[in-house]
Amino acid sequence: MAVFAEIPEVGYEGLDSKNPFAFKHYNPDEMVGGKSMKDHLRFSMAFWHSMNNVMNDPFGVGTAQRPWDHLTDPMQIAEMKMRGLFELTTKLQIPFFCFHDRDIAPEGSTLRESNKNLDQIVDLAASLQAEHPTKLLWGTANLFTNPRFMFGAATSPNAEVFAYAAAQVKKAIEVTQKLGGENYVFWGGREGYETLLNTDMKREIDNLGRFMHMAVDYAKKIGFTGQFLFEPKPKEPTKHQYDFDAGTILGFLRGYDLIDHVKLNIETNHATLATHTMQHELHTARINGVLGSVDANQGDLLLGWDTDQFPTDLYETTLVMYEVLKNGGLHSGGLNFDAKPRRGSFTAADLAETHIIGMDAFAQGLKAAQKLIDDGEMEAIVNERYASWESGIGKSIEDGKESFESLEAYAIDKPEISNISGRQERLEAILNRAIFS
Ligand code: XLS
Ligand code: NI
Ligand code: NI
Repeated sequence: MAVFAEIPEVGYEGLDSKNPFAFKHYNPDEMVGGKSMKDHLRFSMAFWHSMNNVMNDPFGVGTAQRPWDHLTDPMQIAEMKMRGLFELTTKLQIPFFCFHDRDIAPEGSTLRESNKNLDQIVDLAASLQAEHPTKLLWGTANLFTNPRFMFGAATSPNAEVFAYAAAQVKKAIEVTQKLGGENYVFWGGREGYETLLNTDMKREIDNLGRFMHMAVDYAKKIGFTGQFLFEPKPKEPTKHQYDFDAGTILGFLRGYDLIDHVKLNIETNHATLATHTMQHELHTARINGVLGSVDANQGDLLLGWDTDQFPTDLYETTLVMYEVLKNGGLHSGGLNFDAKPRRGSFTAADLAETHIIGMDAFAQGLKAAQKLIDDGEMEAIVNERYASWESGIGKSIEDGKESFESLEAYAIDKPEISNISGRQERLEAILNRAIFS
């Protein structure tokens, strides 16, 4: 029996279609730059938002109307949600999903009990995988909801909490492996502090390094070959989080000898909270060889929290895809809709439609980004801007042939230096043209 009976199968109908349950831009098999859209975009549904989010806010209860609202037994609800996820991803042609351990099965009174519930739902997911095309992009552990994690997990001041978190992550990696997960994510939701007055920061970050080495060792031991990913976020729920942004994580990974084992999962709204553009975060990850995956959403520049909106901003989706294309694709990563409909968009139909809209926005972004690359004008302007490094003194500096003394001799009698224009507005117009032509 269908869980989302009123949601039809969604296909590509093209620009002229007014059917809300059709793609206007996302045409899975259409080739863009020698690769199909579906292989470029690797969309994923986030279990925690799409199945679990009741769409409450600090001032109001949940508004979401979902097919399991009439049920009360937690395991029965968990089963119906898992069936619902496979049905909806299949109907929407979303090839992947992501989950936290506690999203998919209720927590018991001991870890043993929680693991038992988890195993039961993971078995169901495995059998649903056999009947559906939906694959697992990544799994992760929820180390932030339960009160035991109030001061963090791997960075808790309490060693008992560290031990519990390690045991929980061990199991989460195992179930991710069982479901064929291509990655495993660490989002340090409460790995950080509220006040340095009560915090031994060095010890906490050292312990995070220890925790990650245990994870790397265990993955190796059980033969889990999925990519480990850190997801930066500067704050919320904790005031200051250790995984602040891509640059901060790079410092941590290098300092603790983890750089060969961990890449990054970059989320648009987290970039906003860190007062970076999404392009900055993706670019930082890419040029350092650690761009792994994307949590595709968008924030609100007027609000200081993680609103997790579905992506509709074409400038953002274009620049995300520009970085992804320059990265040679996302490899084992994907575009995970870590996004929820607005509280006022409460129906199951809204839930389906918001995914369709996000997919179309990324298909448009992909096409525009490919145009930017094919057209080459943007890159030509950048190359021209750095042309002085290609020959003469620039080349000699980059070849390591110069010193302060030799450069003094070079510069000392030079007349005024001339620069070439940065042409920012022309570049912005080129971007406009790629999106709107
Ligand atoms: C929260 C994070 C979270 C991670 C997974 O802000 O985005 O949902 O993606 O733990
Ligand atoms: Ni996220
Ligand atoms: Ni987030």
